[in-house]
Amino acid sequence: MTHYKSNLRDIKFNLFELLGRSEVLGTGPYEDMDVETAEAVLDEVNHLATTKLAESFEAADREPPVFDPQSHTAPLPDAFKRSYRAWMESEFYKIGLAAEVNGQPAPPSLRWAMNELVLGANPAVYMYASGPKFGEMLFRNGTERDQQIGKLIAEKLWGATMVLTEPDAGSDVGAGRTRALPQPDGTWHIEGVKRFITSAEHDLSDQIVHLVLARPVGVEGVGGPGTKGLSLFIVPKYEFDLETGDLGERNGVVVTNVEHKMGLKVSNTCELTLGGDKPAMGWLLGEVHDGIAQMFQVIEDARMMVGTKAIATLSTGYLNALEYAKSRVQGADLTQNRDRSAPRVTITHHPDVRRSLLNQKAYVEAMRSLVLYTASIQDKVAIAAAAGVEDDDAIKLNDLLLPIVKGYGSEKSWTLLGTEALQTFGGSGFLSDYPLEQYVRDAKIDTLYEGTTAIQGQDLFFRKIIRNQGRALGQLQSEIQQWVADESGNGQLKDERELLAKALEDVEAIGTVMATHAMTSDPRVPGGDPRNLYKVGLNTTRLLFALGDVVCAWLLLRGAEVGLAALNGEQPESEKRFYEGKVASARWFAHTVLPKLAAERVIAESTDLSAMELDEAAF
Ligand code: ST9
Repeated sequence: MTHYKSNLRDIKFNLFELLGRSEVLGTGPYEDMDVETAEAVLDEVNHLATTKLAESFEAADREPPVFDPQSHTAPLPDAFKRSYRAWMESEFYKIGLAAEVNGQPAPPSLRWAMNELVLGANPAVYMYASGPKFGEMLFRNGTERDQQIGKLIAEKLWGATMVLTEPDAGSDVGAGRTRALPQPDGTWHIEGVKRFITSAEHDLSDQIVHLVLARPVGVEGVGGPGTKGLSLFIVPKYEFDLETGDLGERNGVVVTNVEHKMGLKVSNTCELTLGGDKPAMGWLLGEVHDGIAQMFQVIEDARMMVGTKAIATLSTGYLNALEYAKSRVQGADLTQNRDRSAPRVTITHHPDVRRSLLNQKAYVEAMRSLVLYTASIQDKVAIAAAAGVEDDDAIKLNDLLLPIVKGYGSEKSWTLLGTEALQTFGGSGFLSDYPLEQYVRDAKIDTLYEGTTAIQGQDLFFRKIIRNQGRALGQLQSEIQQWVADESGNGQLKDERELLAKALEDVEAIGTVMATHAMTSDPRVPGGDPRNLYKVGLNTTRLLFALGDVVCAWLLLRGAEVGLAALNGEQPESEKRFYEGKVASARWFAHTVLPKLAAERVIAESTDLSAMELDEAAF
């Protein structure tokens, strides 16, 4: 038995009963991936995840890699290597990867469903295994040379990294100082120090290919300040033969430190020095200076990954807590607590434990639906792209949802893991005998990397709502409104529809007041005051969470509708309980989470500048 408790039934519920993925499987670009095959893939990956992948989860945390500054190496523990090899040898990582890089085309929804299982079992396995996906990115964006590198990465299972952050350029990527100097042979020499680089050193593959953002110098018209002046370079750890991939000399890029972290310890987080003792040779990706946009293709995928990792961890945290609660006997039933001889009961009898468990269950199911709903929008984008069309509505809706998946998903998961899942164990939750303390430590990073929660809130409001002139948001709002107005389900969810309608109104009001502040921050409009932008900034995280709550409630209630319909027919006992659980989660969320949005609205509407005007010394 490993730490990992998956919820394959709920994953399949989302894919096939809620989101109708049977419609896309076995058709169009996914002709070779029919429903039966997809289900078999999920079953197999579930088995692998709960056994071999999860097996090294604790061991790799207790004995993490150690950095050797002499050799610049940080070898991984053997137990972890076994998990990693089991994943690569299974070849399931190829599902959803482009055929050009040796992949098996599949809809993104299937890929993310599968990813949940890997990320829940052992997230670092997924991260070290993402080389082939980087290979696909090079293939899509590159010249013939870069495409060949992309193919080599996928074929030889080389590692790959995304290299943005620097000691003084974290959230503000545009402050990066790493330079790229053009060479007469068309290559570049990269010089600088990068920080917090995931997987930049390990011994799982003999080559690691770094995708490095750097600022070109000495070339007219490129390399200006900010993010737009950055270009993206392919910088290999070892030089190699472009035809065969045979490795040559060591390139001038070395890891000069591996961080000591609170959690996710087996995932090497490295300082990377480029051009120290020797030039770090790189190629300009696609021979175009479009670095930040290219890198955002990686970032978008990675943000989806982080949200999925977060909810996968909350899900296994909840299921571990549930198992513990079902067996832990403590205290008498509340109605008999004055009777000292009353029988002792399992803690699942206690109202506060039930509240906590239902809260965990509702959020887990809500956020799994959020991830897979977003992935189903990515299906639309991908199917259109395969037909040579751009589905702009789907692209923009996916853009709108991504900061919610990442920002809301990570914050709710990390908070609930600590305040509810671990808490269910009482003092035992604090012990390393149970996986909860590691989950809490490992999940904290999800609110931090790939753009902090603050960045996600700003991205949601300024880029995904204002810059998009509210179109994607409007599309989502109208879908939710249509569902609210729909009378199907024989009025069984009438109260919940009303709660959702009210919550939607509250979120709209929060968005409206923020948009008004944004518009009146322009000094050119009568009465405009730039400080009104502070009032927006004081509410971006609030809006992120409030919109997340509404989308989650909507998806849960749609799931409840499916559950109620299923309960109208004959069901085996276990299925009956499953559907009853779906209805209960949705009702719980609607009744206990949504009413809080009215208070959030009041807070947003009464935002003033007092927090900004307070003297720093008074903090
Ligand atoms: C990190 C690693 O944290 C963590 C773990 C990694 C594990 C890796 C393993 C898995 C990887 C997965 C592999 C996938 C492979 C590939 C798959 C391919 C399918 N959306 O607003 P502006 C762009 S790494 C899209 O002016 P500022 C856009 O081009 C560190 N694009 O920005 C835009 O131009 P335009 C993570 C966006 O004010 C341009 O940027 N670090 C988006 O200059 C400029 O935009 C971070 O995440 C977007 N949402 O800079 C940084 N936003 O406007 C966090 C911007 O013309 N900081 N662009 O369209 C930020 O995100 C900042 O907001 C900022 C601000 C840097 C963008």
